[in-house]
Amino acid sequence: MRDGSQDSQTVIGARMKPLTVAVKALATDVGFDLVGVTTAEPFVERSETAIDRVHDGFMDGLPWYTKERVEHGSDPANLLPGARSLISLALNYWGPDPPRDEGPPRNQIRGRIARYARGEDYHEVFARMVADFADRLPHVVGRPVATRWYTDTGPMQDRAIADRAGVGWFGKNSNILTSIGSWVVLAQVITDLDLEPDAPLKKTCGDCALCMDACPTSAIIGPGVIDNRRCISYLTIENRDGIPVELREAIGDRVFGCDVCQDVCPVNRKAELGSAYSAFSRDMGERAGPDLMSILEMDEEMFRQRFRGSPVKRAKLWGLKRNVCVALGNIGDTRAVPVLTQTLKGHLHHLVRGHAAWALGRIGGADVVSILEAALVVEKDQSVSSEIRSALAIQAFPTLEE
Ligand code: B12
Ligand code: SF4
Ligand code: SF4
Repeated sequence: MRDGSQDSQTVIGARMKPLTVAVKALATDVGFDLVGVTTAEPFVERSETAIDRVHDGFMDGLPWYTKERVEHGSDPANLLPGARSLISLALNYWGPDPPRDEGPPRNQIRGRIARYARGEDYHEVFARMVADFADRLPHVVGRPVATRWYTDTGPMQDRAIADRAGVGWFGKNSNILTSIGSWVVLAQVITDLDLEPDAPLKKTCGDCALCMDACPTSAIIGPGVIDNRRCISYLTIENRDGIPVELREAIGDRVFGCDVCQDVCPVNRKAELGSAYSAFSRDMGERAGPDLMSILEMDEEMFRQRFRGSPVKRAKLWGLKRNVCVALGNIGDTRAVPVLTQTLKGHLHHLVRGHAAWALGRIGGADVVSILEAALVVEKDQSVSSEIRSALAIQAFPTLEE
């Protein structure tokens, strides 16, 4: 574990107040990879920027992400009266991709799940660790300590805190880049302790723009600015609607989340196995590259069992099936035609039927034309009929797709 201010860790460690040293040592002991401290002053500028993003529509599709929420979360005193310091904590979740060159078993077609979501839900892993940290603080400090903590789910901007606490710096992909890469999840503990703040790191991306060029859907519309509506992470996890037709091809085989802007980042070249790797790596093959056809055949009970304790549950079964249809359409393997046909004929959710029609249209072939025509006769939902007609049009005029 490294201090967030690792640039001059030894010197700062030597000069740091004993209380701050003890609190950071506790974070090490609990198992966090990085720790930094900042004051409890409000995050005025970050809050204004986030509100601008809401106004500009870049946070559309996340109805809970409101101006009021940002304002409330930007002042730690609103969340913990008497707040004095924020302790920013980072946990490395990097693990290698499972080998793909061996190829999946002959009866499987695999998709791809983002790294953070391949094992136990980090909210759970982190929550256990942060709760342990907060419980032990009074023993280290020698007095009762008021604390309130968040990991992802609260109204605070976790990345803005990590940035000010010197845990890392904002990359152009808007992630926090650290000395151990950007494959870290973040949490913070608000406390009434007077701790010595770390200085923010003086690092930037410089001239690099690899992530902006590599983003499959051009969602990084400016340095540090993500258009949520184009981000594959949003489209496959939070989105409760259809996936816009013009973005489907770019999603490729990703069925939950996206790592492209981190995979290409030079700061991640030396990524090492995370300290919590075992928690994040459970059932590596299947969780990282799930068998797509079997997902289309799942009922709610099978879904609950297969993704118990996993962040993937967030997409809900119908949302995951929608994503799987898109991935199968992009992979284009004709072995998926029977299961996609069953989905088009029988799935209760109109969006899943519509995306199955799109996938069949992408796979194409004479069989597909008769399957789509038969479905069009019985389909009652207009949005699905429209997807079927578009899929049929592509069969007649393949260039329409471009
Ligand atoms: C909403 C949300 C999303 C949304 C929106 C993403 C977004 N850009 O905000 C969606 C669903 C798309 C998403 C995706 C992902 N997320 Co998310 N998400 C959040 C959440 C809940 C809120 C983020 C937020 O407040 N956004 C508002 C915008 C305005 O903030 P921002 O993009 O950070 O903008 C700042 C910068 O632009 C900076 N800035 C201003 N000017 C400039 C200028 C320059 C040059 C630069 C570089 C920066 C900069 O200031 C802005 C304001 O602070 C946080 C948890 C939390 N409570 O904080 C997790 C969080 C940000 N997500 C996280 C993760 C891991 C992801 C994914 C990697 C998951 C995945 N693999 O699919 C992707 C990454 C996508 C990406 N490139 O950002 C982690 C990030 C960890 C890290 N190392 O940074 C967080 C912190 C969760 C956690 N606690 O660990 N996420
Ligand atoms: S997560 Fe994927 S889609 Fe979103 S900004 Fe990064 S590369 Fe683009
Ligand atoms: S790829 Fe380059 S520009 Fe993007 S976050 Fe990493 S260093 Fe910054």
